[in-house]
Amino acid sequence: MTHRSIGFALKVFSVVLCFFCLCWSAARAETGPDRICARPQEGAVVEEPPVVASTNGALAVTLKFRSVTEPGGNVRYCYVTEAGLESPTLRVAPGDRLSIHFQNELPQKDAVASMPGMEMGGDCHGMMTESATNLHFHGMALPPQCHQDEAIHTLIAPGQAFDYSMQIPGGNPPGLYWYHPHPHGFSTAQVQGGASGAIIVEGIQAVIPELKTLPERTFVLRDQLLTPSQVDNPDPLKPSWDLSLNYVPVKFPRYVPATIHARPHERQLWRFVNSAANTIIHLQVLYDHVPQTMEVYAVDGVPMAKGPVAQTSIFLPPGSRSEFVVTTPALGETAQLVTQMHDPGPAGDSAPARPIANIVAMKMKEEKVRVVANAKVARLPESLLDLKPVRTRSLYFSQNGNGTEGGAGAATKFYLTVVGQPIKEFDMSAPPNIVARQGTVEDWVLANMTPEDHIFHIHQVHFQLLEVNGTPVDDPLVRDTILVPHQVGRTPISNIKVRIDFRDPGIVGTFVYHCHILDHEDKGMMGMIQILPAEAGSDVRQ
Ligand SMILES: [Cu+2]
Repeated sequence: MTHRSIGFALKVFSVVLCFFCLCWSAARAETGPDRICARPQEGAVVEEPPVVASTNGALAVTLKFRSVTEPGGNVRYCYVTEAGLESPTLRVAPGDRLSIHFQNELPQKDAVASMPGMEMGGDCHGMMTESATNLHFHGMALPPQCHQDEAIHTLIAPGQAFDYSMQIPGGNPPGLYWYHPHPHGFSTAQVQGGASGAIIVEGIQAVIPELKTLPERTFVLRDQLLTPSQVDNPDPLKPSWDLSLNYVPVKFPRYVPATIHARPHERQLWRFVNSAANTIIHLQVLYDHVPQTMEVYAVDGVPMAKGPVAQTSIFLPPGSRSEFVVTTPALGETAQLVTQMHDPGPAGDSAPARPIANIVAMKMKEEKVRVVANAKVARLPESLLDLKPVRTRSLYFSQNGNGTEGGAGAATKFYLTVVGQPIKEFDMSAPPNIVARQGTVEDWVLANMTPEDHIFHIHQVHFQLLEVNGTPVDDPLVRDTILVPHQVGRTPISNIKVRIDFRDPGIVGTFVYHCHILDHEDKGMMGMIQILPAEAGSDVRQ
């Protein structure tokens, strides 16, 4: 072979090699670990979550549940559609059929022998493992039935597919809801890893016409585990978890804020869900360090019948939502979205003040105002105050067995107990703790006997706050998530009283109520309620 032909052969070889390198790196970019549940960098511009919306009365979507382990050992989770959209916002209208073909693509883990509820058999009686999962549709009035919003026994094993099929009830209030996994014992890890997405039930503009012309934005706030080096940081103001906004991380200790771009001086509807597993948020919008007015139009998916409430801060326990109008800053104005410090009690988790995002006004193309054709004006939930409760029940949150010890360590056990029943962790194979009737309303007194905050949430139904520590309050809101404050000073018990609405004819069956600090729920702070069909002639009106 001549020198020239050797040179030619080398050239051909290197071209072929480069071609294979490019193909390999392209393939790696598509499927490599960096691309699975890919996340923006600190400081990145906050993008709208991708949207999948119903058409002609139906939304059918495939959600593949994926995970990847980061170099530091933390695990990221996400839902991915066939088109590659990550953790999309599901937009549906009352009356629509929502079909989710769910595929659990998590790696197989060994079954956890110590978890109760190991029975197998039937679609909604899966095996509990660290990689088992399911979906809960937080706040929605969906039946607690298999293939709908059943989150107790539905456990989808890795490698398995499962089909959800639900009709959004005509009476489901138009607003912001969210979906997340709810496998008892493992919810925190999956949700903190990023497994959540928003659901918007269309029609708020039909109920509140002044919102029709406003651009709207959806913000999903999540929390995430600290890395080992963050955990080692001795800063006494260290948060228990980091935050992210639409997956843009805001990391301790530098807290580089995410970036929200907005047209200057524009009224916008911000639909904000606290999808953090554990972190209590106290939201503020500051322009030149001055708190701005937020006009709150809906809480927990329920539009306010009597018009908006102007607030300069919004308290958002994990799971709750707020939909509010803000006027964006002027060009060049210093503007930040922040969370203020929340004191969760001496045994609570650290939730210091920190920035979430800089709001940067800039000239940009007009954001499209979403016009929803044929959005029906929904009938909003009425106040429950004039209804007669059929009974009052008393429940209490306690920790460490006797209900009086403080200090929440890794081994702490958490309980949510009906007064008179034995204190024990949630057991999915036990009979319901509470049996109630469809068609009724009940008053529940919820006492917190611990030195840290807990968050009461009940699936499927909404409630109204009546009293705090025995004193009546005037709170018109109908909610699905609420703070039960920690004991303060020498107050022996801190409690609230709520009126719970079991009148929805579609809500018959068995579901759960629990602390929505998911770490507490995973460690036992949950109970089960069964709603029996209505008795003939029952009428709760006074
Ligand atoms: Cu709790």
